[in-house]
Amino acid sequence: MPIEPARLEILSALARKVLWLSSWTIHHANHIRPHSDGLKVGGHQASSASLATIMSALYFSVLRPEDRVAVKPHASPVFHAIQYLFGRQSRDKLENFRGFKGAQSYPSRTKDTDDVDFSTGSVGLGVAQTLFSSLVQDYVKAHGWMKDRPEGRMIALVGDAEMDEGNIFEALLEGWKHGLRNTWWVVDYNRQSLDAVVREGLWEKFEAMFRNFGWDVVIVKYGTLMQAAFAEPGGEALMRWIDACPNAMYAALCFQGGAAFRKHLRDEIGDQGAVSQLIDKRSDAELIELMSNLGGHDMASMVEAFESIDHDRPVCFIAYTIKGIGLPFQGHKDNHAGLMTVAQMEKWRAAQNIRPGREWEKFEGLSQEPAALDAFLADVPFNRDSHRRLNAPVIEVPERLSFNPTAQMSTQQGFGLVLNEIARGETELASRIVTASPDVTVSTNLGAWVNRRGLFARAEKADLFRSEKIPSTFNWDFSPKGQHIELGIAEMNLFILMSALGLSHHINGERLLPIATLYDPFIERGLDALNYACYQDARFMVVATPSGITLAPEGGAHQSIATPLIGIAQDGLASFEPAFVDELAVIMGWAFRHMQREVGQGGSVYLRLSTRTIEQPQRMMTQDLQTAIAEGAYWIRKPGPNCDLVIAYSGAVAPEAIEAVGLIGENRRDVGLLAITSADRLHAGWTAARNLRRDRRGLPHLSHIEKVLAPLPRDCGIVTAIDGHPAALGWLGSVRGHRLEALGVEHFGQTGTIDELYRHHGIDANAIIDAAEGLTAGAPVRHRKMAV
Ligand SMILES: Cc1ncc(C[n+]2csc(CCOP(=O)(O)OP(=O)(O)O)c2C)c(N)n1
Ligand SMILES: [Mg+2]
Repeated sequence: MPIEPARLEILSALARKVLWLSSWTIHHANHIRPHSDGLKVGGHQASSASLATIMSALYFSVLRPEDRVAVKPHASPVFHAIQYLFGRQSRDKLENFRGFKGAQSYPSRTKDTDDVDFSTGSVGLGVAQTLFSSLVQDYVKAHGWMKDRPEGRMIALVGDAEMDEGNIFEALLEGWKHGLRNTWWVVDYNRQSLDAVVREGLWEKFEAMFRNFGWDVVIVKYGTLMQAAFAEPGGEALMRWIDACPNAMYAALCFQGGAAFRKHLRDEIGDQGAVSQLIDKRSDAELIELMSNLGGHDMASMVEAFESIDHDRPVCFIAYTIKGIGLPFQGHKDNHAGLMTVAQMEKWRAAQNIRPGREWEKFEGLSQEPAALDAFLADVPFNRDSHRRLNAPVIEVPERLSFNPTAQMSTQQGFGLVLNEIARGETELASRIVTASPDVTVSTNLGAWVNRRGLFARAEKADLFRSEKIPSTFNWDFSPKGQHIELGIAEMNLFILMSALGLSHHINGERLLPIATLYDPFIERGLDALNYACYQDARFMVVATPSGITLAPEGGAHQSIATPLIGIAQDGLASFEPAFVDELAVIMGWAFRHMQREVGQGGSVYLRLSTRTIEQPQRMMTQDLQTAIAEGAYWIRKPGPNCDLVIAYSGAVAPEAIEAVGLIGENRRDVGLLAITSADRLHAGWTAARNLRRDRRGLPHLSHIEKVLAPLPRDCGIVTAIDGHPAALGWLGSVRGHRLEALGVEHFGQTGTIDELYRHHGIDANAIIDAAEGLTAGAPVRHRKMAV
């Protein structure tokens, strides 16, 4: 339905205002704000302008409060300008765009205060997140939750060069498998990337690809001015010329202006007849207005395109735009970092009827009555609900998670057992857990959980092997009540799904407790997605097995070395590497609670587990021990007052550390054995305590590791061992100034048995003993572990 003229007029005026405010925000940051030197804002002005109309159409007309949007990173100023008009963004923050605590360069859920739905910045990730958020919404609805809220559409504003990111293609395939709905991607087809002009005919590839994955494709190429001109005599020739014009040429002419277009059009399609007349009856200004009236800059075309969608199938809109539209560098291939000069801005300001000193006034320069604009904005559907950031109650987690112990187990096995126990109960915790794995469900030990809880799909699908009565260990039934989401191998998808599931309490008002399982080395494959999931404060648990060289027979290529360091360094992710299953059960309980803590206190959790079967300790799990395990370390063998050696280990090398302490203990009595369950938590606690002490706020505070190491004499040596990079534990020596030798793995790729590899990399009992002897002056150790 054509849009009402009065509404169109107001929407177009608001779009002009958004372009102005976003450009002024950037200009202010570069030229006006004191000390703005060094903060030169590239990449925003041209890139933002591209989307001013499309985003205005969405936010001021099309969106409903339940819709969620991932905004192209460089359109952040447009987003902030729109929120400013809604009264949800302060002038102060806009004036401080890209400054400390100001509006963020790229829309940020956690750092911005104007209701960003998805953090973007690393191109491609936000796009895919809308797809997974839609699947999560389906999941939540299918489980009978979110009853009082309508389904939202998940919308991404996508740069055309952003489409190069492989994770988008990976997500498309996954969306197709899961019957994706309610997802719109709007490609800002300005045919420019950061460096250059994109390839000719890219849209055809997009169109074919999206259709191939079951999406509808809507191409919005010509604005209403163009369409009217095409209907004039000679109009068809003009349309053919536009269609045939190479991207770079079109961009160059947009930069050069009306006169340049006229020359080209005359030379190429001038006919001394209807076509020439069509061109000549327009002034240069009118001609450039016509030629830059591509669909993406035409409010009527965009609103109509969006409003014409009356189904829930996914839709890709390809909206033709000009990068930098309306600004002096529109279309120029170098415009990504382009900034208006002060003189250019002055000229543009005058053209916009904006008086000096009134640049931030909401309706300055618009011909409509401010009261009418205010009333319009107050009535915008999207603006009717200002409580879009939802929350959900905390799910109770039992004091202690139980499992069926056996004498010899691996932590991976233990993980399966703990989940299996949860799965058996009819608890709220059990119902809110949702698992996902990139084609390694069975090999990461989720099988028992899936057998009990089933796979998720909107439509029932029985396991054919079961219905055919073919014996199988696994029950692969799909149903809307299933709690495991089967994913293809792509790890990026896994982490983006975690990001979507882990924000469900904020987005759908329904809390989920997501668990991802994968092989430890492949965390690196999805690392940026994991990073962004943490950045937007999504809450989930990553359980990674097998890990390190301990996966020995699995093959050298799958050995992970760097992941303990990732666990330490990744913001928003608490990482653990337990050795024993009773520790793991404590950590999982802690994790479910940590995943539900308030913003700023909780976070996600990463468990680096192992497939190595080791002997389990028979012990009472006391409250003190539980606390110490969650804080990151406890003494297995407490050092005495004359201790001159401590062996500290993490994870699967526990038997080697224990054996070394036993052998050393034959000659020396006072040797300590320290179990480190979380180098990350220890390090974070240590840093936090130092910061507190430096600020001199409150009482002197000692961190857990400082307290643990406090009784050690100054000349005590520490040997650390981990199946991972030695630096993960090497810092322990700095806590209280102890000499330390850090054993670990620095090279990967060699297969072998665990014994062979531990010896090869120097993390076996003998290597620990050698390191201890080199470090301390005590009696030589007579016994070594015998070669097997
Ligand atoms: C993963 C990633 N790689 C590189 C960049 C740097 N970068 C920012 S924008 C951009 C080009 C964007 O082009 P396009 O998506 O077409 O958006 P436009 O600027 O045309 O609006 C690049 C390479 C980034 N932000 N993220
Ligand atoms: Mg582009």
